[in-house]
Parts: sequence; C-alpha cells; structure tokens
Amino acid sequence: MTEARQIGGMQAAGLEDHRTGDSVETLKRAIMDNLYYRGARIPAIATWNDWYLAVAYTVRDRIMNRWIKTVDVIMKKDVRVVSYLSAEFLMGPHLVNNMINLGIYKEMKEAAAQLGLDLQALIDQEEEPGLGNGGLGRLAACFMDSLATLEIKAIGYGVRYEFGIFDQEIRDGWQVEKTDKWLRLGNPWEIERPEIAFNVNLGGHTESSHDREGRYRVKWIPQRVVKGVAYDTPILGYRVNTVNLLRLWSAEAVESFDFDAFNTGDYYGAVDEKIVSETISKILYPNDEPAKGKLLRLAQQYFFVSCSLQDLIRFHLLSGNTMDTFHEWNAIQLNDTHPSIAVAELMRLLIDEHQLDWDTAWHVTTSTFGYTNHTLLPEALEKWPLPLFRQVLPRHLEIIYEMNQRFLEEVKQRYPGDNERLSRLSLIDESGEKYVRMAHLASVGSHAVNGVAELHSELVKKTILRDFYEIGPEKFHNVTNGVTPRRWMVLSNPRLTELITSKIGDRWISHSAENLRELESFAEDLEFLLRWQQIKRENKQNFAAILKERTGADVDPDSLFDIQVKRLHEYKRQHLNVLHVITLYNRLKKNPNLDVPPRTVIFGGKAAPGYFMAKLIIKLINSVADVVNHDPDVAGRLKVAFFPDFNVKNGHHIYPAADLSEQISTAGKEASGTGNMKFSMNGALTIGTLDGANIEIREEVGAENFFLFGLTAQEVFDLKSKGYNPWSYYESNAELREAMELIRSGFFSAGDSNLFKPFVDSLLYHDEYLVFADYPSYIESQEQVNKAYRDPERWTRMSVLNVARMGKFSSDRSIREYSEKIWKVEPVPVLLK
Ligand code: F58
Repeated sequence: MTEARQIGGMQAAGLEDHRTGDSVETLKRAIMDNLYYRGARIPAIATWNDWYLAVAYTVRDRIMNRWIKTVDVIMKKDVRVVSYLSAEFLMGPHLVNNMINLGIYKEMKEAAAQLGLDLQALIDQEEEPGLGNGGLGRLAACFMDSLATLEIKAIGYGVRYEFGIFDQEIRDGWQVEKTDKWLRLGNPWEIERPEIAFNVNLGGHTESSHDREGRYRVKWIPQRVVKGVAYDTPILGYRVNTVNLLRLWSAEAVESFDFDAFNTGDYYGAVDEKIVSETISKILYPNDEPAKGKLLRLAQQYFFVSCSLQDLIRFHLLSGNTMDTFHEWNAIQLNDTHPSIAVAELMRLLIDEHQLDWDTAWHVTTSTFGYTNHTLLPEALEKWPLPLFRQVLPRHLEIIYEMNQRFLEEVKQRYPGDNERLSRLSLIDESGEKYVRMAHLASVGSHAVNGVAELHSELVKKTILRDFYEIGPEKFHNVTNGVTPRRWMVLSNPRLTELITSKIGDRWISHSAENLRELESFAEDLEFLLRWQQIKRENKQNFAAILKERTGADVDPDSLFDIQVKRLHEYKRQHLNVLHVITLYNRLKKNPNLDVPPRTVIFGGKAAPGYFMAKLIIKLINSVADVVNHDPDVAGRLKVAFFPDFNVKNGHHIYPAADLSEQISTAGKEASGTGNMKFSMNGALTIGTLDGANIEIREEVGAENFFLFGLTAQEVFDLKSKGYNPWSYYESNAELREAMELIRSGFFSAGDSNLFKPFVDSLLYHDEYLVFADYPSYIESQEQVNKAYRDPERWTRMSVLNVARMGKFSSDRSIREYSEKIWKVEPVPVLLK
C-alpha cells in the first residue's frame, strides 16, 4: 500500500467507512449503495450505464476528501496558484485514470467481479469528453495530470462545450461527421456550481466621463449579457492527495425568460434570447484552418476568459488581498492565442472595475501572464478583423489601442525612424484589411513566451516573433512538451508496465526522467527481450481484434504494424506514407520474392470538416486499402487499414500495438508533436524527420535507434527560397512517377481519373510540403526499417532502449520546467489529517 493511502481518510482513524474505504467488501457495498441511492436502480433492471455510473460515483467519493483538503490548503496557506487557460481540454475517460491514480484498480476489479460485472466493460462504457481537436487540447490534459501529481496547486479553465469534437465515421471511404453527444447519458465527474456564475458582456458601445476626482472613466454599455456557470471536475494526482480543479464554463441566459416579452405575449421571442445565449458554449470549433472572421468563436473565447478572470479576482479579494498584488498569487498560462484576449480583459477589470491606474494595471497584467505558442503556420495565427472585434468587444479594442500606442512609443524611442519595424510590431495589422493580431497581444502582455520543442522555440524567435525577440530576448523560453506516463503507459499498456516494474520497481511512474533509464541494463537480457516481444505481440493481437470489430479488416499480428495516427493535415504528410504503400505494392507486384517483412500500414485521424484536401486524402487511403487488401498477389505481404474515429480512448489501444511510428511532417512545420512520444514510450521505433520534438527524441534514444530521413528545416527553407520545383523530383524518380500514375489513372478509383485529380495536381504543381523532395530518402529509410525488423533481437533491443530513454518526455518534466522558469511555483503537499 502506498504512503498516501496509508494515511488516507477514514482509514487513518481505523474506520472502513463504506463511503471512502478501499477494501473489496467496502467497494462492493458502495457500488450497490450508489446504484440504489443515486441511480434509483436495483440490479435486476440496471443497464451497463447504471452500473458504470455507480462505479464512477464510488470512485469519485474516494476523491472528495482529498479535494476538500486541497482547497483547504490553498485557503489557509499563501499558495501561488497556476491557472491554465485553454479553449480545449481533451481529457479522455476519467474512470480508469482515477482508479489508477487512487491505487484501487485491482480492488475495484475484484469488487466488480464479485458483483458479476466486468470492470473493463464498465470502463468502455464511459463516453470520453472530447473537448479538444488534437495535440493542443491533449497537452492541456497531460499537464493537468502532471500538475496534480507534482502537487502544484492549479486550475484548468475552459469551456464546457455541449458538443465536443465530432465522431468520425467512414462511409464509402469518405469521412462523415456525427455530432458528439457526450453528455447524453450523464457525466458523473462534474459538479455543477450554479452559485459560481459570472455575467459576461458582449457588443454595445462605451461611454466616457470623468469621476469626482477628475479621473477618466469608461463605461461599457453592452448589447447583451450572458451568464457563465461553473462545472467542476476533480483532477487527482498519481498516488498523492492533491486534487486540482478543472473548471469549465457553460453559457446561460441571464434570466431564463425575458419577462417583458413574456408578459406581452411574445413567448417565443423570450425563449429565443435563452437559445442565443446558450449558443456560446454549444460547440467546439473543429477548425484546423484559417482563423478568420467567426464572431461566435471570438465571443466563446472572451466568454470563458472573462468568467475565469472574474473567478480568480473574486477568490483573490475573498482572501483579503488587494488587486495590486494579484500577480503575486496568480500565474496564468495562455495555451496559444485562443485565450489571449485575457490580456485586455484583465486590464479592463483592473482599470474599469477595480480602479487601478494604467501603469499599476499593466505591471500586474504582464507579471501574471505567460504565453505558449503552438504553431508557426501563418494560416493558423489568429487575427480578428477590426470591425468584427469592435462589434463584439468595443471596450477591449480601446484598451488595445492604448496599449499599442504606449508600446509603439517605446519602440520608437529605441529605433527612431524605423517605421517598418513599427508596422511589423503593431498589435494592429494595417497592411490591408485591418486586423487585431492575437499573438502580438499575447507577447506584449506576457512576461514569458515559449515554444513547445527546441527547434520550434528557435523558429519562433527567428520568424513570427522575431521583432519581439529583439526587443526582449530574456522573455523567450523553450519548454519541450511531454505526455503523462500514467495514461500513456500505465493505463494503456498494463503488460509492459508490469514487466518494467518487475525489473526496476514503480518509481519510474512518477519519476520517469530519473528512473526509466535503469531499464537499459536489461537490453542484453535475452529472457527479458523475449517477454518484451511477447507483450508487443499480445498488444498487437488485442488491437487487431478491435480493428476487426470496427472495420471488418483482418490483419496479422505477426506483420510489422506501421502506424500513423494524428489529425489529417497536408503538413503531416499522410500522403507521403501512402506513396510508400503504393511503392511497396508495386515492388511486390513486380517481384513476388522480394525479401521484405509483411507489413500492416494503419492510419487514423480526423480531418477538419471544411478541409477538402485532407478529406480527399482519407478517401485515397481507403481506396488504396481497398485495392491492396483484395489483391491476392500481395496477400500476407501488405495490408492497409484506416482506423475510424481516432480519439483518446482509441489511442489507449493503438500506441501499445505499434512497431513503427510515423512522424514524417515537413521539417519546421510540426511545433512539437506528442504522439511521437506516446509511440516511443510504448516501444515503437520512429521513422521521422528532424522536426519538432523528433529531434530531441532522437537525441535521447540514440541516432542508431531512430530511422531518420528528409530535409532539415534549414534545407526546406533554402529550397523554397531558391524556388522549389516538384516536377524535377517527379521526373527523376521512376518509382515516384509510377505511384503517382496509378493514382492519376484511376487505378484506385475504379477507373475514375477525376476523383484524385485535385490531389495529383496539387502535388505536381505546388507540393507545398515537399512530399516529392523527401520521397527518395523516405523510401530508403523504410528499407532500413525492413532490414532491422528482419532481426527480431536487434529490433527488440532498439525498442527497449527507446522506452528506457524516453523519461525526458514525461509531462512531469515539462511542468517542472514551467514551474521553475515561468510560474515560479513549488509543490505544496496536502495531508489528510
Ligand atoms: C499542436 N497544435 C501542434 N492545434 O500542431 C503540435 O505540434 C503540438 O505538439 C501540440 O499542439 C501541443 O503543443 C494543435 O493541436 C490545434 O488543435 C488548434 C486548436 C484550435 C483550432 C485550430 C487547431
């Protein structure tokens, strides 16, 4: 039993309260009680969901005491709290994670079994909260796990979207989007707090005046007011007592009915008002695309930011503080620019609502915020058309103008006459149609700016924020991303976890960076390697069964599982992978005796609903799969599958089953990547470019344990500057021509040569992401993969060394770095006595 549990709750007093105790008997009774008293159900008529809820509440009850004690600690001690502001939190299912973090998984499994229930089936019953698009939202979730595990007191603030990321179905090879109704069967993890609610103004105009002391004052007369209501989810750390808070805001009408309208008989008009207000938190934007004029999205961002800041201020004042010390007790991290309106909102709250002068407010604001950038893609940088911005946030625009004027004045002093620099640095883009530049706002309003991997952080300084770097280089940091080993190893890969723990103990689970390397000493132990291989085989078998059930595809667990799962985007180059598949197919057709190991190439990932090319690439993958999988000439040698609806839950089964991890983005485009880490931690070897965190992964695991190919970021830049011509690569490579010709001719589309024309043309005439340029070296690297896989002992050793050397990529390490470099916070343990 762990230390935390020995001193846990009622047990300390020698009582096995059925509300909190951990023994099998107690858990059984608690489940039955929850089924009866919370669910109003008896076993005879209970559905799976009824049982799931009963088990979930039983687990939740065991978190409550720790949660309340954590709040106590924050209230009593003077603790600096981290607030992580993020438009997305892609948390994944809570039940199994909480059982693992509490340390009651085994007991619960036994309790369920004694009640005639299969715990795994109950775990599968949970609908995951898909409140994020991909890497950025999932990073926020890993960070929440690490913050709690490190006992850093933190709050995650975001939006309680009624509909999260769409569910993906594949019909006739195409992606079809289905609304995600995650709340349909109830959510046992959240607690509604109707009394924690704030009004948020939108639209309207401002009026200025002077107060009695002659100070300039501005009043915002909004066009509408919506109310944000808090929904709290406890986030428990691994085997500690700290339970942090995920507070998501849901939008409601200020009054349920507009009584005036109601009294005059306009019943429908009154209800309309309610519907419009609720729209704000209705749906997560599934966009990977240009962040252009979407009024509702700006309102959504402002809505959750304003509620969160008002909440923090309320808490700060409640503790007897004054607003000029807000930054001493609060560190707020902006997860990309989506919450960056917070800079202007905090200024507004401090000046308009709390009467601070500009300079004090500015000092408080800039000392509070840190900003993390997650992308260099120009089309993904948020900017809001000025008229739209004014329409939604008239007061904030005034504040931004004032900020800009003061800021540019300083720049002028430093670089007299450099007007170009001024226009580059201005918070307002005036080069054509006018825009508010959100990355500029976040940079000016924060004391720290960071990228998410070493290369990315360097490129941030050299490209999009270069002028800001020149003004204040000390502001810029790198914090390389990480992922939580609790979810991505312990929960997803119990077999591997057990093997590792049997050799080096379990400290690595919370101290990966320090302990996982001890595994290296087993890399020569043949018995160990054999067990390692068996585990991979079992994981592949398990995943193959799921794939079969979801898609009907039969795949051979003895073949090399070559997997690429991530959002569909041209820069991630799923199509480069497809070109390899077709090349391999052609080679096998020509030479049936070709000495290559059997391969199963698996893809998964969602495309933004409006991203035509990404959707066409999904269709292409499925079309190629259709031909390849039905061709008897390559049977048993090559298979292709598209796994639908890639999400956190599915990821649990996918990463542990991979032999080869595809991390093949154009160098300089993938800020970090985090899937790359999840694969490698589960013993997959990586084929990848020198992009994002791949570079650091390769440094850690060793160049000899990584399949490298492709141009470097510098070479990509140089090639593009001198003028890249995809044709020349096409013409000089026969296998590339052959592969493209099959697609063009309609070979994969029943003779329809129109279907993939946009795809073929885009590569032949533009090839924005240098697929053709990297093709030869990718193919050659895949040959190295084949060679290595042919030698199981060598492959397995490489796999062990990958896992052993991935400790750096635990999100615990990332959070420690943020804590030291940016937030200046330290762990504060929670005791239950
Ligand atoms: C991702 N960004 C980066 N954005 O692409 C990836 O390299 C990085 O590892 C990860 O962040 C974490 O740092 C990302 O996922 C989004 O999902 C946007 C959310 C808002 C709408 C547009 C996409």
